[in-house]
Amino acid sequence: MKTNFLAHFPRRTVSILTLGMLCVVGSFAVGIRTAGDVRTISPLSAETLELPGDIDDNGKIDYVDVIRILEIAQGYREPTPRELHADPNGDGVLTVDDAIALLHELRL
Ligand SMILES: [Ca+2]
Ligand SMILES: [Ca+2]
Repeated sequence: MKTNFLAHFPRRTVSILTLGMLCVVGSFAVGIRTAGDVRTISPLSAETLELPGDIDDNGKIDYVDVIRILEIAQGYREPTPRELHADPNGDGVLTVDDAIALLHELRL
């Protein structure tokens, strides 16, 4: 015995459900086509996930960060706002103490 499942629902309800399904399928089709245009925020670009002491913003603390802190501490150049934001001890100034703290962290 063959029964028509949609015959149990009012015609208006079937029309609304069909339209809803078409909208969902259309949204996925458009979404898939434009997915390459969406740019996500990497954890390193988010200010709150910044690694303290990562002066050169490469995602890790290494000797390059120590050298850059020492260059700034000795007055060879001015720190950028990004570098000040990565201050290891958070006092807002890059000094020799910050370089020593990074060296302790690197165990050098
Ligand atoms: Ca670094
Ligand atoms: Ca500091």
